[in-house]
Amino acid sequence: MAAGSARYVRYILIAFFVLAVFYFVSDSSNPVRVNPELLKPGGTTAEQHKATPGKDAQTPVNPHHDGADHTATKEKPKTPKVGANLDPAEYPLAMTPNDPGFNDLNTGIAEGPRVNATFVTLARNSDVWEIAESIRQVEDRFNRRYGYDWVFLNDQEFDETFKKVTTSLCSGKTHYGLIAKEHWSFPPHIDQEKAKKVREDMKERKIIYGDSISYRHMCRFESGFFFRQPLMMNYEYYWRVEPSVKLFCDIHYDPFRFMHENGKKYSFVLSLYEYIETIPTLWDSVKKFMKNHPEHIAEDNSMGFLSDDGGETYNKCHFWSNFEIGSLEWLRSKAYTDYFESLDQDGGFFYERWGDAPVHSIAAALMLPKEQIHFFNDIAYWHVPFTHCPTGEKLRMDLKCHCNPKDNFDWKGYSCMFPPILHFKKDILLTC
Ligand SMILES: Nc1nc2c(ncn2[C@@H]2O[C@H](COP(=O)(O)OP(=O)(O)OP(=O)(O)O)[C@@H](O)[C@H]2O)c(=O)[nH]1
Ligand SMILES: *[C@@H]1O[C@H](CO)[C@@H](O)[C@H](O)[C@H]1NC(C)=O
Ligand SMILES: [Mg+2]
Repeated sequence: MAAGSARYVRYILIAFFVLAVFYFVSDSSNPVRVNPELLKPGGTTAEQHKATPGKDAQTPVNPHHDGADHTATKEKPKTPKVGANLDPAEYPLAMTPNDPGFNDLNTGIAEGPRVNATFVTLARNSDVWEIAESIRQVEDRFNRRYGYDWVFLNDQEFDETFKKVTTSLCSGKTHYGLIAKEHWSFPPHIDQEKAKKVREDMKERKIIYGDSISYRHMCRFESGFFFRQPLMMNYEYYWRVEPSVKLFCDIHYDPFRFMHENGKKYSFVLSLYEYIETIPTLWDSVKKFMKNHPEHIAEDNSMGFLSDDGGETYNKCHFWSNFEIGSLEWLRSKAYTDYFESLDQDGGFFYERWGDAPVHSIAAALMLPKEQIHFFNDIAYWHVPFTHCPTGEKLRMDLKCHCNPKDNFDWKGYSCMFPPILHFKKDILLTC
């Protein structure tokens, strides 16, 4: 009896020992801890994460282990450096199937120069799985061959899960920025009581996001501040990506290079009418700005896209800004910042619910010559609830698109490309 129970004790001790060894091995091969570098405010990068192994207090037992979490800091493939002395003429963009390089989608990293550009996403920690979906699409259809950086911005600190998941999906470097309070709050000239009454009234009238404060901060931030965040100051071009968007076709050339080499400053894939309830006095503000700053209005502008009566009234047409590839230098110009400042003073981000889409679009249409605005017909895109699916069956086949052309929104009544309206044809299509 005594011998029997000693045997049980031995079994239990052995089992305990095996479990302890197992726990130790699995823990040291996959340490889960927070790198203090990532907790510093004001923006951190995955590069910093990688650059500070060993400073970590919990140095693992395995001497070959650098202490970094490799799901978040895997070696990125080598891409040509921005500013490397590569002649664009030697690496022509593959715009059509007959161009050299068009079929090189599976030959690894694309050759040729890189533009000083980044993807940019504003998101909450809770958006992590929705942005993961978007990143995967952008990487699969384009960026895996180019390795452009990705900047993530948030009004609160990004958490470890968000950083780990997004860094593991991005082929380029990832950077995480915390938005300063002044860029995400009520400016002092806003009358809080008046703003509150507006929200209550809009709630009663069931205007979408009409009672939301955070949505208003978001729209004001995207209108006036994203392009001057410290992390964004490192770039000249941006491509905005929102959570839960889709890309339906392969992208065979670098749209950043297309923008840069053709002098484009703003681009879009979808255009539609804004809900007038959210912007009743926006056009009055714009007219005031035009009167005060005639020097900022481009001679060869696209007023015809915005107005059917030569500028007297706004026809509500705008480019859908959840997709944008554009010039940060333009947004940081005196013209654009004067424009934003003037609109912001008028208070419509809070006394109404001005969206960044009409704000950006009106700026582009009035202050850029029309040949600097580009419609990317070949970038197929979805953000709930609208689709841009390229016209032309051959193009869709060549680009291996998986969108249903019947879903294409361009020629539906609510689109600003709708033929009877002809804004698009008059002012934009001719310049593509
Ligand atoms: N950090 C942060 N990001 C936000 C907040 N609200 C919205 N965003 C982001 O701002 C962008 C636009 O917000 P959305 O909620 O997508 O607004 P929308 O596209 O007009 O409406 P949806 O149809 O809901 O997509 C997205 O990238 C969001 O992740 C917020 O309060 N904080
Ligand atoms: C990229 O652009 C930014 C902003 O203009 C500039 O400060 C930076 O030096 C540029 N980087 C390169 C490599 O040219
Ligand atoms: Mg959205």
